[in-house]
Amino acid sequence: MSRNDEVASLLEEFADRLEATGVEYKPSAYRRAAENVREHPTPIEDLAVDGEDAVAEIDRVGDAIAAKVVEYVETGEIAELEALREELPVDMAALTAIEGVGPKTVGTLYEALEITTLDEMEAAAEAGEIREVKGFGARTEESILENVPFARESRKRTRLGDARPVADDALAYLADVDGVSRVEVCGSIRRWKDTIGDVDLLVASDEREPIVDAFVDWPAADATIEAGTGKASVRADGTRVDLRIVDDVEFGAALQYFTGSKAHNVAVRNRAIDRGLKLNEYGLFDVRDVADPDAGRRVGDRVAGETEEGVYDALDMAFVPPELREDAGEVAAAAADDLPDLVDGADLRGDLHTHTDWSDGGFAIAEMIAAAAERGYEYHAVTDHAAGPGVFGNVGLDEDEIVEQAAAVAEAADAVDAGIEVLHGIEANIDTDGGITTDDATLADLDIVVASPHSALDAEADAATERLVRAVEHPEVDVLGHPTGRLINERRGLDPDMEAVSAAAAREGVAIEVNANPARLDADGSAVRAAVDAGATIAVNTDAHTPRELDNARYGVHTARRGWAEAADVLNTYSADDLREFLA
Ligand code: DGT
Ligand code: CA
Ligand code: CA
Ligand code: ZN
Repeated sequence: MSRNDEVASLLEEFADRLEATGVEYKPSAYRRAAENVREHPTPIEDLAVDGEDAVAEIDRVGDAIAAKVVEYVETGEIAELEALREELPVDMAALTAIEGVGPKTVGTLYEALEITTLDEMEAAAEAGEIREVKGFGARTEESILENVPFARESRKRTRLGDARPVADDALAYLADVDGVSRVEVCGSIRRWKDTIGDVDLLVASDEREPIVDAFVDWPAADATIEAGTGKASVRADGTRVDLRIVDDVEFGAALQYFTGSKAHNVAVRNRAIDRGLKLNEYGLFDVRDVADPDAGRRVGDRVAGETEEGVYDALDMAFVPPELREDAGEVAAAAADDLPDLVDGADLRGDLHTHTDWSDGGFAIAEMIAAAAERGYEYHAVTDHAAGPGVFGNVGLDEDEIVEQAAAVAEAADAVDAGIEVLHGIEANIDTDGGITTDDATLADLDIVVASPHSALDAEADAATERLVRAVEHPEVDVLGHPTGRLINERRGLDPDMEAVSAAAAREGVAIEVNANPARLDADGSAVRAAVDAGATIAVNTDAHTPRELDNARYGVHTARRGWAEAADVLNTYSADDLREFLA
């Protein structure tokens, strides 16, 4: 976690705790400040050494908040926050992880029942105490009881988007350590699963102790969990990071083994056994002439193991991209040399779902266009929120504002003049019945319409399927945005039958979005697979609200790869002409 992220998280906790004690307005000021601190390109500690005025230069950071930031950088704590923590000794992060429970509820339930943890919350709900609290009822209590297990589970796994930067930092650090000849991530993070239990790293080296010593000295490591010979574990940014060190000749076999998944490994190992071979984390061995193949780990002649490619090759199969290693048909496909040619980040030519300060984005239209051009994109779609259910306050654009924005987008595109084609669209809302809550005539004039569910995200599976199919059948809809509305570790979202939705999308020529925001990754890998199988088109979109969020595209690409998507399946790999044709 960068210091900016760290300070932003503290300001957010500050906001939660102020809100819990009934303070108004101030919490949203803290949250806006947190967002801008997180996005600010200068390391916060560099600004803090220059004093409060330098910190207050950050947009939306006032003098009072700037003073607290300086206090934190200088002393390691904020006295007022410590006082708030003492006043309300609750595990705020755990309790607000319960769907439907916000800081205010946490504050009220602490006052009434002294609930401070998930266990206490569950016990109180089970005992029927919550429904007795003023302002609460049986329904709220049932909902809390239902959602506690999900909150508890979600706290054990880290979102890919939080873990991947930690892994990247570790990779860069270890690559520079003396004696390291190769380093790779493995485990679920190499398979780009949407949540990560722990980060696994593999190093090839002749040495052991000096590498372990260097690893526990990694600046991002907050604590050492264990340091042995040949392996070690640390905690970084709240996530466990495991390191294994192996000899160079065994690196490929170890990488294959520790990448998993376990189910994939079992299938591959069975293929080895069928061929009189033995596969383990030390190598691939020919045991046809060995009396007792189980006598040791390195019994028989080494056939492969230095590289992962070598291991798959010796098993007469194509190299299996890590994203596919889930025992979902990839072993048979690799054996038949019939694996998909997966989409790659370099294939993307533009983003089809982004926001600006016309709705809830933080940046002007021109800034977002320029940022897209900087990333080498050929086209860029501006799709701010339309007004409608689930889009609160005056965030969403009504029909008049959409027309007004069309002119502003054209003007900004001219002003930026970066040779990038700019599409003007909207993110419209799918109501409970699958209707679109913006006028058809207004939608018809736009280049692109993304339609997303933003309300009633707990509907029954059947109702959700009907709702999304109906939305897809709307003549003006081009892209079905974040189909389930899930927020990883926070909200389960809809549970539609993606086969049925995908069949409708394929028929109607509507693309199904893989929303690359790491809090969403929606559609997920298995839903993408259903879509691709149904012949539907995918769109990998970031839903960026800031220039930096355009870089989240990588998470969407790897999620699409988990769904076996090829470039030809992905709308925003199309040329601008082909894109226009799809949208027309
Ligand atoms: P995670 O950390 O829960 O998100 O999932 P993974 O897949 O990273 O699992 P982890 O960290 O427990 O182990 C890393 C990989 O090591 C796993 O994907 C497969 C391999 N592995 C670990 N234990 C076993 C085992 O008992 N048998 C086999 N075949 N493979 C194992
Ligand atoms: Ca792992
Ligand atoms: Ca592990
Ligand atoms: Zn959006």
